[in-house]
Amino acid sequence: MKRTVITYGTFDMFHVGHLNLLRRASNLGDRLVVAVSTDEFNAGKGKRTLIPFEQRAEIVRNIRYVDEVIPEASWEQKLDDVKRYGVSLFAMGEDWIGKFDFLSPYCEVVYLPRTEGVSTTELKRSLNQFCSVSREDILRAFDVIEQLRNDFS
Ligand code: C2G
Repeated sequence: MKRTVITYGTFDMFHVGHLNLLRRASNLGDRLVVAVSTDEFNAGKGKRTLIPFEQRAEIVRNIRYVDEVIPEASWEQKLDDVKRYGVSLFAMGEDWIGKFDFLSPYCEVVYLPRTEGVSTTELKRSLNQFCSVSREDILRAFDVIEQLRNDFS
């Protein structure tokens, strides 16, 4: 019988940490189901994503390690999902360690190592810095304006 693995995530601004997690999870079985959190579910968690659900799901759906993508619409759906998809193993990054042990009577629960040095939060911060105008640029612009004013006065 095919051994089905399931994992859950937001996968906003997909990065190599997500890819490593999906590869590691897929190596634990024959089939990987990934539940991608909906925008509504994230809003309920007070979490805003940059990339809307449909696009996040489409990217995850096209990762070679992924066999099926389902929506994650609530915290409570995990046990139903385990039963509905005949899951043998539930895998999550170790930042969730212990949080899903309640599933262990129904399937194996494994917490996988995270990829250090990359996170969606960090990517957003870097993007913000990249796009923001530096103080030096603003001062330089004022100098140019002042110079132009002098030239044309
Ligand atoms: N992850 C990782 N390494 C990173 C970043 C994330 O291994 N550098 C893992 C997380 O541990 C998680 C998965 O990638 O298992 C998806 O991460 P997120 O998109 O941040 O998902 P999260 O917000 O943790 O949502 O019901 C559970 C939630 O849906 C989990």
